[in-house]
Amino acid sequence: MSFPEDFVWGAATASYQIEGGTYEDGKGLSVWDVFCRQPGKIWGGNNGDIACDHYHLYQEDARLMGELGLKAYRYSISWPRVLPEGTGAVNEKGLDFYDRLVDVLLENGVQPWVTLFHWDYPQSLLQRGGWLNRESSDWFTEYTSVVVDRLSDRVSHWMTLNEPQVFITFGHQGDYHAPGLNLEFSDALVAAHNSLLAHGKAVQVIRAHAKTRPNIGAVHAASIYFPGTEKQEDIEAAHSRMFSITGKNCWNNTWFADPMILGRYPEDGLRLFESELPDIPDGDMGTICQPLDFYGLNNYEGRGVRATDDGGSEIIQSPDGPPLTTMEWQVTPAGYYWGPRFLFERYKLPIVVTENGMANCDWIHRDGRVHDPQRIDYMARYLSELKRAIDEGITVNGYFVWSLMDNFEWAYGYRQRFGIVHVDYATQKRTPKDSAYWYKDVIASNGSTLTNLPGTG
Ligand code: GCO
Repeated sequence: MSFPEDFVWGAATASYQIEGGTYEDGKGLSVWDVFCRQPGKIWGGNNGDIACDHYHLYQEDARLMGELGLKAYRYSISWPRVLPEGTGAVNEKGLDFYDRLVDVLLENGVQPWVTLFHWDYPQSLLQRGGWLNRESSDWFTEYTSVVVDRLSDRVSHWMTLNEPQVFITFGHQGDYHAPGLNLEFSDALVAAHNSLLAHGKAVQVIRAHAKTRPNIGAVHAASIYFPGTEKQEDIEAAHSRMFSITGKNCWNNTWFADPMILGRYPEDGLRLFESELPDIPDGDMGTICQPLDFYGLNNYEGRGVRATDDGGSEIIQSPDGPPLTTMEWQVTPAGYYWGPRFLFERYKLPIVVTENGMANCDWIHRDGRVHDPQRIDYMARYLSELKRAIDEGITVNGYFVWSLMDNFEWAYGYRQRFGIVHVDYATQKRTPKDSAYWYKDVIASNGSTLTNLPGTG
């Protein structure tokens, strides 16, 4: 089972989750630096102050990526490391770090894929209203232009926002993630709209400033529903679940992607949110909807759906004791055929899987290695379904495993291990897990070793 010739095999991380170096070289505070100080918010009272110390170990990490044969590395830039106050003065040392990182990635044969915003919002800008302030889209544009001016001679792959569904719902409407504002839904919708504007303006800035032809996407936390059988009514039931809005929150597939890609908010959302909607000035939708090169799909699990006799649909209850990761997320490979297919049919953009993988119960075994057959099996199953979608004509350009290495898993702190590389946080020693060596072979064979069972080479 070979993948398309130029298929991009990668791994992903995010700045706050791996960098550390929080108080070094002039970095400003991010909302996550502050949020982690609130008692009870993060498992074990953990924080990202040191994390994987990637700020200092980036050369070793890039070498490791090269050794694993990764074609690309998706990572994010810490906005307050580059602009400590969010706007205004540039922190040259911060920008230099990302400049050196690009060079060392390229030296190791790894293509940099840069996410501009993966949640570590500048604390100074939060004090000016954050995403609730309409000016926030211009702040983001200013930051984007600083980064693009410096890196775009070597970087051509850009992602604007990572998972607006998550940072708006968990961090703005709720208080599970930073900044933890617990806003009224009407205010969460304002923040969501301003983040959409930021996306649109950033795409314009990337295209205007880029020194090499840019390839641009936004990354979505996709909720995947797949049909329980291949009967037409089940397929329609799953499709309709994928693209409908049923709750007063932004956790769905259309509230962000439709404006970005189709130029309008989805009708069902507009109806359901009618009494909470902000006024939307003329012209905003045109700004938000900019030509994009790919749809960034982050997904770990899906839900099976079937049609009901009354013309509706229901989620298929899983049997007792389903296969679960340590996040207690279900292992549902079928979603990796249906999700990309439904999303490609609706948005007509090439799909890039920007995150997929699993948290596992990993430690260093007595032989000094980390044996993680569950992760190998999980990835093999998901990739096989993805291949089925590709074989049926769905354009999928790449797959990035989450994550390159174990890291700070937000509210879970260091309790969850998502890496294909194990990190011992006491020594910062990296140990590639079995899955890393397995993935190396998958990459080297462009997917043709996927049919081998774990442990059989
Ligand atoms: C997200 C983020 C990642 C997570 C990963 C595992 O989806 O929440 O993009 O930062 O670490 O998804 O939860």
